[in-house]
Parts: sequence; structure tokens; C-alpha cells
Amino acid sequence: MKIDKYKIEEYNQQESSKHTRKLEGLVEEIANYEEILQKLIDFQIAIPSWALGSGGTRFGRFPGGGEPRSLEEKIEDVGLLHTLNQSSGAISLHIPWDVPENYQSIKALAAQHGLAFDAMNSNTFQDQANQALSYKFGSMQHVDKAVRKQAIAHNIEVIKHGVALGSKALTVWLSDGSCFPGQLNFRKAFQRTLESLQEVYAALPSDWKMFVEYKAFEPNFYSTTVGDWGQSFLYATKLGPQAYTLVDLGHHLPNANIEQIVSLLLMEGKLGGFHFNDSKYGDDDLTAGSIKPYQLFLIFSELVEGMDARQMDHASDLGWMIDASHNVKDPLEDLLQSVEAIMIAYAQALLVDRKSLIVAQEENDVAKAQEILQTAFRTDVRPLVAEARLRANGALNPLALYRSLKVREELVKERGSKTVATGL
Ligand code: PSV
Ligand code: MN
Ligand code: MN
Repeated sequence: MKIDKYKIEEYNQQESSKHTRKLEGLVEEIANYEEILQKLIDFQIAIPSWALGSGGTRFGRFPGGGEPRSLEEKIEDVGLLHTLNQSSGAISLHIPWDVPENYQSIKALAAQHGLAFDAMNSNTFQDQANQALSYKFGSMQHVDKAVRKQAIAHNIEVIKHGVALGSKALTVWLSDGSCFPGQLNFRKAFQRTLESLQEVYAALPSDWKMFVEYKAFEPNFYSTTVGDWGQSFLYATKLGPQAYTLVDLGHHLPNANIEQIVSLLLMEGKLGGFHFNDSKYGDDDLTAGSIKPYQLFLIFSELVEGMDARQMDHASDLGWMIDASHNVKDPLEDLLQSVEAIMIAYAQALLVDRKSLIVAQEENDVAKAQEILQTAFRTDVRPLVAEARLRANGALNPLALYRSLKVREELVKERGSKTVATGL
């Protein structure tokens, strides 16, 4: 299915006067209004191919129907999101959940939808049907060199797929670790993982980045070999200038100060990218901004501050991606909500009065500093984000239009009600 441009125009026209009324107040208040608007227009958030279907949990999965059955249909789904919000201009693939066979036609299809290929994700946390050796006791950390070689070869193959598609980054998330004390020699596990990553790093094209994603726990419950930002930073530093740390918001121990982590990684030039999601307890993979919107804002506030300090391009110097799972919501609706929440947090961060904040900090004026941040956070920037979408030919309210056009119903008609998207 495709959404006709004129349907979006028609909808925007209907909503136009309401939108203009809401926007007017904001325009007067924001000094660098046009500059902020352009930043919002430029900002793109990649959609993971595995988030387009119902994820479920180990207790069950409740598919909603009309889910993409192939890589082509996943690209079409991201195309639908991008048509509606003009902020989801890239797709991130996971190998072997996605099997790109005919690169030319896959690339052509993506281009038709205005999509680029974001970071490629490798998978050495599951055993595949045709796989010679098992990852039960790890992949890159494994005591058996042959298993490590298999994991290295897989990552190199993923890079090759990515090169053929025009991607520019590899994300490595390892589930390696241990479930019980004594199971693993931490130092040997680290060294083996580093050596394995070094072999993958050596195969990176010179214009590629490697993202080392960390996660505190799960599926291993005692130790994880890339368990926190410190460990990821150590790997990335030892690997070299093309390696960076990737922050997945759901991968920290409770109450971790993620905004501080982000600030220091940026300071060291080692922050590579993001996996956005939200959580109450752990790696819940819930809709971005659905549980802790203030935290999301504080993270963006540090991102804007740190990127500006290093004169980085907000839109292109870091990898922005969602990593989510949907158990009870329509995945496409959920992704529209995630993108909206990310754009809102970014817009609010752009509103922070940086000069006054520096003064407040230097004068130890704690109350003032808090007021400055919360003034930005409590500003309803939704009309601003909507205006950016309008200028980019997206819909004023993507979710409302998605519903009124009955997109899911159309997808169910096309694909059936008992579809299973590949992925976790
Ligand atoms: C692991 O929890 C993770 O966040 C990694 O990014 C994986 O690639 C993805 O989720 C798999 O769903
Ligand atoms: Mn992730
Ligand atoms: Mn995760």
C-alpha cells in the first residue's frame, strides 16, 4: 500500500487553522525559530526492521495482522512511516533476520521510498539452523577458537551485505557473558572478545563506523562481557578511531544517569549512536518517551550541548535509531509515537537557554539552572514539530492520519491476518 500525497495535503488543509493557532504563540517566543525548524526537518531517525512486527515475550506473542512478510514489505512499512512523518528516512537491517538477496532491487525499492540503509546489525546471540557451532557459551568470547572464527566470519559477511546496500556502519551487540560465578574468566573473556572484534574491525571499509553496543544483563544473568559503557568504551578505544560506543536506553542498571554517560562519551569523541526506547524495569523496549520523558529530554539536552561544543552536525554525526518491541500496540502506530517523542525531546533541548544555564552553573544558582531546564521541558513544542513536518510534506498529525486512512486495515487485506514478521 502507498499513501497518496494529496491525501496528506487534504488532511493538512483541514487541520491548518487549528495548527496555525497553536503555533502562533510559540513563534513569538522563540528567537531562532527558523533555525530550530530546519534542525527538526533535517533530523532523521532510523527504524529497525525487527520492530515492524509484534515482538511478544517468552510467554507468548499476539500478532496483530498485516505484518511484513519479507524485507521488501519491511521497506514498504518504513516507507509508510516516512511518508507520514518525513522523519524516518532510514531502515536498519538485522542479519540473518533480513536476507538481502537482490541488492539492486532492494536498493531501488528503498530509494523509491526515500530511505537510506542505516547501521547493519549482526547476530551471534542465536544459533541458526544451518550453523556449524553453537553460541550457547558465547560467540566472540568463546573458549573455542573455531566458534570465535565463526562469529567473526558472520560479522564480516554482514559488512559485505551493508557495503552492497550502501550502509556505513556495523552495530555489534554481543550477548556473551556468564550466568554463574566461576563460569568465566573475565579477563580472558575480555581479551578474546577484543581480539575477535579486532579482526572484524580490520575488515571495515575506511568510511565505515563500528558501534559497540553494551547491555548490563540478559540473556546472561551474572556477567555480560560488554556490560556497560566503560567496557564498551574500552573496546572502542582499543579498537581505534572507527569504533564507537552505542547507547541503547534500555541497557542500563536501574536509575543509571544516562545523560551523564552521554555527555562524557561525547567529550571523548566516542559516542557513536543511539537505540531509543523506554523502560520501567529493564530492557523493556517500550515506546520512546512513554515512561520517562524528562530523562529523554535531559539526554537530548546533553546531546545538543555536547555536539555544539564539538561543532558536530546534529543530523549526521551520530547514528539515531529506535530499538523497540511491540507486544500490545500496532507496531507502526508505536513507531510513529516513538519518532514523535524523540522529535519533541530534541525540540525541547534546542529551546534550552544555554547562555543563562552556563551563568547559573558558574554562579552555583541551582534553582535557576533547574528553572531553565524545566522551562524548556514544559514547553508544548508539538506545534513546532508539526510545523517541521508540514514544511517537509509530512502530515500534521501522522498517527491521526494513519488511523483515518485505515492503513493497518489495508495491510491486513493485502497481507492477511496471520502474518509473522521475522525477528525476535
Ligand atoms: C539487544 O537487547 C538489542 O538491544 C540489540 O540491539 C539487538 O540487536 C536487538 O536488541 C535485538 O532485538
Ligand atoms: Mn539495542
Ligand atoms: Mn535491547
